[in-house]
Order: sequence, then structure tokens, then C-alpha cells
Amino acid sequence: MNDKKVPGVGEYDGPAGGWGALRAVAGAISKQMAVVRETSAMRRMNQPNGFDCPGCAWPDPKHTSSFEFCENGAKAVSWEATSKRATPEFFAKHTISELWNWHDHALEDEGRLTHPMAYDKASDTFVEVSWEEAMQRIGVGLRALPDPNMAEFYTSGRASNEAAFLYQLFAREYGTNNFPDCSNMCHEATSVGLPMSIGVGKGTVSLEDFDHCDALFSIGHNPGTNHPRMLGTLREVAQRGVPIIVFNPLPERGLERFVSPQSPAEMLTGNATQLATTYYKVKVGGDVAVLKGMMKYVLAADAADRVAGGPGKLDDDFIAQHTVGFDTLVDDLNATTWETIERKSGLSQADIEAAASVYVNAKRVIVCYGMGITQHKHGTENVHHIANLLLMRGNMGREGAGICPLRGHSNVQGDRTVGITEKPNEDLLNGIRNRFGFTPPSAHGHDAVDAVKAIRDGRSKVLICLGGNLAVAMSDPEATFAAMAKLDMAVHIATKLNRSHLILARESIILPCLGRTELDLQAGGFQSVTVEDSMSMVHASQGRLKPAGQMLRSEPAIIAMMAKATLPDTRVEWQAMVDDYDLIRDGIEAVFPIFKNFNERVRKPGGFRLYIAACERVWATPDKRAHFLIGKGLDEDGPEPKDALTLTTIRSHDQYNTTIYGMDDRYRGITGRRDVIFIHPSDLAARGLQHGDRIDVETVASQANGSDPRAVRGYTAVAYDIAKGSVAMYYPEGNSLVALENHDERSGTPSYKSVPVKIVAAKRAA
Ligand SMILES: Nc1nc2c(c(=O)[nH]1)N[C@H]1C(S)=C(S)[C@@H](COP(=O)(O)OP(=O)(O)OC[C@H]3O[C@@H](n4cnc5c(=O)[nH]c(N)nc54)[C@H](O)[C@@H]3O)O[C@H]1N2
Ligand SMILES: Nc1nc2c(c(=O)[nH]1)N[C@H]1C(S)=C(S)[C@@H](COP(=O)(O)OP(=O)(O)OC[C@H]3O[C@@H](n4cnc5c(=O)[nH]c(N)nc54)[C@H](O)[C@@H]3O)O[C@H]1N2
Ligand SMILES: [Mo]
Repeated sequence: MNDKKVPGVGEYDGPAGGWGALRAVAGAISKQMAVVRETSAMRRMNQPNGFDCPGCAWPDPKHTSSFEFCENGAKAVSWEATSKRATPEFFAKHTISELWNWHDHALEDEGRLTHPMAYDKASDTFVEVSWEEAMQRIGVGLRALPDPNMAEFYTSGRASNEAAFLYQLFAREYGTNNFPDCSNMCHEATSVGLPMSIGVGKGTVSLEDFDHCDALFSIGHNPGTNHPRMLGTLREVAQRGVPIIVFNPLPERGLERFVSPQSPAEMLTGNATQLATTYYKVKVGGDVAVLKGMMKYVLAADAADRVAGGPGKLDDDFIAQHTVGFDTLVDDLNATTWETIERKSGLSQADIEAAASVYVNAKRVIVCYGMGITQHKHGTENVHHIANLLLMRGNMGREGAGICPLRGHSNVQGDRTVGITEKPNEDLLNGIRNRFGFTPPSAHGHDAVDAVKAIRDGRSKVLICLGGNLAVAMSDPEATFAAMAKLDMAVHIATKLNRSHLILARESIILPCLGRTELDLQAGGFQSVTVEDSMSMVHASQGRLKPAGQMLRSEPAIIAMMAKATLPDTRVEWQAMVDDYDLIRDGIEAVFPIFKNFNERVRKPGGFRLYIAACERVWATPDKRAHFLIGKGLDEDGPEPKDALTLTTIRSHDQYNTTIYGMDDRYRGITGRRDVIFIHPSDLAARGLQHGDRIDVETVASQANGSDPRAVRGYTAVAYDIAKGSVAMYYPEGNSLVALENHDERSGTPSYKSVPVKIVAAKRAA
């Protein structure tokens, strides 16, 4: 596609996986880990008695005896188990003004944090403090607030169930439901949208269902990079001859073809397995249109079949017995024209009908989706339409069929299950009251966007972060950075240094914690924690490596210390629970009955599956029915601004969210840089631009919300086989183009993947 030579921009012809993946693992390990003993830790990943891979939330293999190879899992592990250390000596040498100018990659690449550190204004550095001193300051800072709702308790999804449960218990005993969490930027459209449709905000499929489906749809996720172990499952599905239909604006190699490093035959011959049977390059933000088009076809095919004397293509019994809203959906579909659908999706009627005929002809269908669906202005509506499509043919709550949201962080789903929510229900509040003897607050708290707004407006003054990199992950970094600089106190529980830590509050504290891979020794012996994957499987995780430093504490221990320092009259037996995490799990079981016999069940190899009512066609909605839900009409937002393109922000193959492992994006042919924007050659030509030109990306007025257009400047245009009218750049570089106000109306998920922009030649020379 590109004749012109542009530095760092090429083409990748190979499959996903294969020798390239093995080489990348060897590289990651040699850069980070010094000792062979440590690399052997890798084999304990996702094994009974081993630790849960911090890489993603894809479930463990069914046959847990085999080591499952995963390039990006290996990167995540080696990044945590690195032999590099960010010690007090390191902090003494570098002022914060200096560190601020470092690249995000360089900050984390200093290695593991080793000591509790507090900011010292006189020297403009972080200096070592004792745990006692740090806790005393936190207690004073939190107790000084006139209202507990002036504190925000952020959670990133790597925290274990045990840590998250203690954290919410602490914040609620302190007196607030302010729980901004990374899920608010991720699958919140699922957490809000699916309960409305099917009564539960989680997926309904298990790994076994992939053995029984006879069609699989993949919409808006990139497993080759973000859930690499899923490629093994997709390979099995493809080898059974099951059609895999993809809707994605970019040609993602991990959805096209794969050489499994687990298969000696494939590795030796280089013969890849074709994954997607058909790949449709839908326009960014065009998914509701596609889904409506597919459903229109289902209705048409149903009518035609009945005319021909057949039983029709809808599951009449299911619709009658289990659902409401079908007629409204039919009216909405009839009112939607193919002209609109084609214009909004960028796909032809014929293409959408072809995809829909695969759907209609399959008895058991799974739809998988990721951030390409949720991080939109209409994210919740996207989710509703996936559910609608499945419900039409009863593809919910039976073997081989269902909905499969691919969760992000390895325990983001579990954190929500054990109480990280700004909107607690009565069961949760009663559970806490009955078990722990205090009355938790019931008033709704802040999600991530609300938390940043409250901090910006001076309504919140203390921010505690259980992991993550909130400032960089959030939309609108300018607003978020400025807001966080106004805090009275910022406390970060972290493994590695990142930019959020450098945004200084009046009092800033960094607390170093153990990672997943490390031994966690408490008074009661070595402890294990638990996590819940995308398919609601809960299992234990026990680290095996020597901790990165003697001063590190586990997350549960740190939370308990904070609670004791803040709440002199606490009703909770913090120390006993830290001494023996079984007692934390007993607490979880007492508050959430779905964890019945938690300690016993989690000790079985592979763990157990949490009850999901929708899997049994029990719908936990107010009227006990599944719901067909319609949203706004496709044109109700008004015409698209002239000359605008829709920008989506995506992950490279060499990053974990805001953690940048390296500057390459192998499968997209990018080496050594991230300052690129992928654009269709015809969209370049229409603007008089060429492959390799330096360009500026500016938001169009509607996105700027009345303020000046936002811009990122000096990016390099890469002619790419992306859907026309759509452009893509990397996250977090693109975040400054997303205003805090630009989010899904229902779920608050920032619309990181639908930003109307203009592309113009760069105003400044290189
Ligand atoms: N190695 C690695 N693993 C990870 C992560 C990581 O950063 N690195 N992050 C973790 C986390 S927290 C998460 S949430 C997941 C994220 O996993 P994904 O959901 O795969 O995340 P993205 O890279 O944001 O990719 C979204 C995909 O959607 C496509 N897309 C973009 N816009 C649209 C659209 O409008 N419609 C459709 N149909 N497709 C679209 C993009 O082309 C891309 O292929 O991965 C988790 N696993
Ligand atoms: N433009 C754009 N923005 C996005 C997205 C997008 O697709 N596009 N995706 C969004 C999504 S899906 C998500 S989930 C968020 C991610 O938001 P976050 O979860 O806040 O960010 P991460 O980058 O995953 O956090 C990395 C930091 O976590 C800390 N850490 C790592 N391991 C541990 C641990 O075991 N314990 C503790 N305490 N700390 C640890 C390290 O200090 C590291 O620097 O970003 C969101 N932002
Ligand atoms: Mo995520």
C-alpha cells in the first residue's frame, strides 16, 4: 500500500504468534529479568498453585496441565518481576520537575518501587518515610475532611478480590461510596447495559461454550494483542470449520491468521490457521448500524421462511416466554432505512446481509466484543443491540451460545463483584451491616468522570488510588492533571512509578506493594488471593517470587493499615483478616451469598464459576424478563460535520494500558515510534496529503464542547487499510482529544473511540 519510505513504518506480512512472538518474549525477559530462577516463574502462570497472569481476564485453559504460551502475558510478568528497582537513592537524584519530562516508558522502566515515599517540597523530591509515618499522615488527612464524600477511592482492575473487598469496606466505614474505578473507562457500558437487557452485567458464556458454538462474531476487540490466549480458542473454533465473522475498522492480524507456538507442526512449517472467515471493516462508531442491519435481515429471512411454509427464523417460544419489547424493536428496525445503515456503517447491504445469513443459519452463536463497542458515545446502546440480536434467536442461556464481553484487567470483573461500586444496592448495604456491625452510606458516590469533576471543582480533596494511573488513563489529561494538582492529599498504592504519582497534591504519598508474582507472607503463613475472569470463574492465585524489597507490603495489609490509622473506633477486625486471608473470604461470603463455601470451593484446582442467572434463562430484571431495547435513531445526533473523520484510540502490541513496554507495534508494521495516525489512502488524497506527511489532528467543534478545538500536533500519517472515514491513533496519546464531557450518556464511559476530528497538514515544521 505504501511505496514511500517512512522511518519506522513498514508492513507486517506474517501471522500472529509464531516465532515473532517467541522472539519478543525472549527480548522482554532479557531486558527485565536477570535470574533464571525468576524466568521459571513464568511456567507457574495460570496453573493450579501458581499465580494468575496479570495480563488479561481471558480464562485459564480447560486442561490446566499444559503451560499456555502467551507473548503479552510474558511481557506483563517480566515487567513486574523485573530486577530493576526505583529506590530512595533514585528519587534523591531526580527532582519531580525533572521526572515530569521523562517519557512514561522511562518512568516505569526504573523498576519496582521499594520504599514508602512522601513528597518533600524543599528538595522537590520524594523522600523515604516509614510505614508508620505514612499511615499517620493518611489518617490525619482523611479525618481532616469535613465530609467523607470529599475523598475519592480509585481502584484499578489488577487488585485481587481480597484487596478490593477490604478497600470498599474501609471506604464505606469511613463514610463514602466514591468509587471511581478503571471499569468506568472500560466495560461500564456492559455493566450498565447488560443488566437492563438480561439482568446481569457480565457475560453468559463459559470456555466450554466455544466447543459447541456454530458461528462466532467478533466485534471491536483485538485478541492478538490484548487477549492473546484467546487465539488458541479461536484456532480451535476455526479448525472445527465454524465461521468467525469480524467487524473491526482495522485489519487486526490476530483476527486474521495465527501460528500457535503450542503447535510444533505449525511452528515448523509456518502454516498458519486462518481465523476470520469474513472480515468487515466497519466504520468507527458504525456498530449500531451494522447490528440493526443484521436484525432487519433476520426479520426478512423469518418472513420469507414462513411464506415458504417454514417455522420462521425467530425463536418464537423464547421471545414469547422470556422477553418483552420485541414489537417495539421491530417497529424501530422497520423505521431504519438501509440507506442510513449503509452510510453509518460504511458497509453495503449485501455485506451485512451475508453476515446476517451466517447468523440465521447457525443454531448456536457467540458474540464477543471489547472496547470497540463500549468506549463510545452510544456504548450502552451498542451493548443493547448485541443483546437484541442474540435474543431474537434465543442465543442466550443455552450451550454454545451467548454474549462474551472481553474484560480488560485481570480482576476488573471481580473487583466489581466484591463491592467496588458507587451505587450500592440494598443487599450489599445489608450484608455489610449484618456482618460488620456498622451502617454503610447509601447515597450514591462518584464514578471516574464524576470524581475528576469533583476534584476539579474543589468538591473532593483527597484521592486514594489502589493501583492504576488515573491521570493518564482518563480522558482530558489537561483537565485531569490540573484538577489533581489541587488536591490536599494524593496516596498511590503502586508497584511502579507513573505520571499520576508526579502530579503533586499538598501531601503526596507513594506506597509500594507486592505484585501478583510475589510471595505474600503474613502472620498466618503464605497467603493466596483470588480473582474472577471474564467468564465468572473464580480461582486462587499465589505468587512464588521473593518480594522486590523487604519494605513492600501486600495490598490487603496496606489497606488495613490505612483503615486502622483513619478509623480509631473501627468495628472491623482488620488485623485478623490480614493475618489470614481466609477470613477476608469468609467476609466476602457473608456479604455476597453467591460466594457460598468460598474457601472450600476456591481450593479446588481451577476454582469455581459464580452463578449467573441469565445462563439458566432466569432474568434478574424488575419484571423477570429479558428486554429488547432500542435507542436513539441513527441520524438523531444530526449530520456529521463536513470533512470530519472519526478517530478511535487503540492499544499497540507493546503496551499495557498506560504502561508502555516499548515503541513497537509489530502486527501493524510500526517500529520505534508511536506518533502515527492510521488513515485510509483515499482520505489522505481527499485532503491533498500523502503517506508520511506530518499532520495535526484537531477536534471539530461539537467535540470541543464550546471550548477551543483540541489538537495533537506533528503526527505522521500512515496510509493504512482502515475503514474509510475512520482514523486511529494510540492511547494514551490521543486522550487529550477527548473532553471530560464526552462520554456515553448512560454509563459515563468516555468516548475514547468516537472522536470527530479534522486532519490538516502540520502547522509547525519538524
Ligand atoms: N497486552 C495488553 N493486553 C491488554 C491490555 C493492554 O493494554 N495490553 N489492556 C487490557 C484492558 S484494561 C482492556 S479493556 C482490554 C482491551 O482490549 P481491546 O478491546 O481489544 O482494546 P483496544 O486496543 O482498545 O482495541 C479495540 C479494538 O476495537 C477496534 N475498534 C475501534 N473502534 C471501533 C469501532 O467503532 N467499532 C468496532 N467494531 N471496532 C472498533 C480496534 O480496531 C481494535 O481492534 O485488553 C486488556 N489486555
Ligand atoms: N484513549 C483511551 N483511553 C483509555 C482507554 C482507551 O482504549 N483509549 N482504555 C481505558 C481502559 S479500558 C482502562 S482499563 C484504563 C486503565 O486505567 P488504569 O487501570 O488506571 O491504568 P493502568 O495503565 O492499567 O495502570 C498502570 C499502573 O498500575 C500500577 N500497578 C501495576 N500492577 C499493580 C499491582 O499489582 N498493584 C498495584 N497497586 N498497582 C499496580 C503500576 O504502578 C502501573 O504504573 O484506561 C482507559 N483509558
Ligand atoms: Mo480496560
